[in-house]
Amino acid sequence: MRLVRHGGHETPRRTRAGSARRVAGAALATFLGAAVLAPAGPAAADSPLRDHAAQQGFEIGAALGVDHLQNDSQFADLAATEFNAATAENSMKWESTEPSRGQFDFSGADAFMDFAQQNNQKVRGHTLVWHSQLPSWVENGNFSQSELRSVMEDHIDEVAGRYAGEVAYWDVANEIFEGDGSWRNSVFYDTLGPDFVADALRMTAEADPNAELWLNDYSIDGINAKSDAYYNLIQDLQAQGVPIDGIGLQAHLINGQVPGDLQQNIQRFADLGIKVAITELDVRIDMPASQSELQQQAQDYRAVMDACLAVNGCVGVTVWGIVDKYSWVPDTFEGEGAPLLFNDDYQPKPAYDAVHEALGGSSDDDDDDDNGGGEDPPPTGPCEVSYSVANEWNSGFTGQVTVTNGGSSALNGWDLQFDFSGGQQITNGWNADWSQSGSTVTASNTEWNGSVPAGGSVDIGFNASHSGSNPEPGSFALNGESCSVS
Ligand code: 9MR
Repeated sequence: MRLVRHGGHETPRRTRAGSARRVAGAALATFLGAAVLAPAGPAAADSPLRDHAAQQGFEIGAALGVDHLQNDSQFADLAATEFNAATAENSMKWESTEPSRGQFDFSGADAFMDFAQQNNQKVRGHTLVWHSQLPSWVENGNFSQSELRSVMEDHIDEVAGRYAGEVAYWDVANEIFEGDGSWRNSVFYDTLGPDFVADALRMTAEADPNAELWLNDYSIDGINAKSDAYYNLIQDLQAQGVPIDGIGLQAHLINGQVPGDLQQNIQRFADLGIKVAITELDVRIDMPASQSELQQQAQDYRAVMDACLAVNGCVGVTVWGIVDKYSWVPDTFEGEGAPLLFNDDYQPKPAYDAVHEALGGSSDDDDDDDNGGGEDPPPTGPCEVSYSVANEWNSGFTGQVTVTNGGSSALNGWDLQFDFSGGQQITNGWNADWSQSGSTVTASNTEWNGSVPAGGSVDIGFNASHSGSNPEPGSFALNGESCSVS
């Protein structure tokens, strides 16, 4: 851990230029295995989200945990391949960057910045002034007004100054209002009053004149008392000549509950002349997630994408993580989870396809080029499944499943999902990687049977336990598309 001692205002600010060069070698080793992308060209078949987003000047981002970037190459690969924007999930927060007064630790933040830059990703700095993940020396420091002001200024100066010119947007102040639109009590509000926001914005403008200055909060996705408070505050700030460039709607959503007035809300902020983004999107589901809940989630993601894409000033959508298993949701909301675009096995979920389609990709990313520019053959069903019980005994059975690719192009990697409604539990399987979460079973291709030509089939099988009844699954989905059952 490298600590940078802050010497006070008389010391010239350290920018990253020098230190970035020093860490370059280490960073390359750290991220070994993660793709480093060339700038996006025209979107091709199977194009990742970022290629489609780039074509329309849109940002599709993800929150990136530095531990995962460093220790999980599949995570890092997805982060690099799919997203053209990035937010540090935790490593730029106050407790990470200035754990004790004047002792700055940029190890995590630098590693994040190096990854984003190597992969040509636009960076949202998150976050400078927030009541949470705030070290106790600030929260319980009993500072006078003027002391706290300089504590805040030193922090902003050092952190925003270090990355000056490298961060596109700073979430300058985060989560400053309560649900009813009143100011949230925090050491900043309680000591400095509401002006701490204007002060923080001005201080950030000074530390990094190129960064855009944003506010950010949850539960302000629709029009309500809390988003009204932001609407009024932004007008006040503008009237006072305080720099304010954007508002982030976090969008930590519950499945099936996208506010109906999301687009209208985005539009009213854009009409104030500022930018808007969806900054922390996730859609949580009561676990275990069924197929129909995953389809609902896909619709929700689509609705959020469409609302942002429909408004000129809405610059992008960032998802708060990449794979379900690392999401903050299960730790915070007991019994809820699966909120992101990729499942625990790094496979794209229906929600991924929905985002992909919203950005202009087709559902199977089939284009006209793969048949020589001629007309595509008439569409057939995306898949057909036949399911049978080959053998059954008191407490178990052997299941056989044949999956046929009924689409008009080859599959390159597949993922079959179905639900057991009778408490059956997979014990082992063959010809696929089998897993089960609650009642939902997922069979993913092995290394050798991921390619299935149009019209081709794969036979897979499993043993499972049951306790008396053994109802057959009613529906199957292949790569998120529902299959016909024969
Ligand atoms: O995802 C973050 C999680 O790892 C942290 O433990 C948590 C601490 O509060 O913060 C999470 O990110 C939050 C973000 O910084 C601000 N908006 C709400 C996010 C989810 O809690």
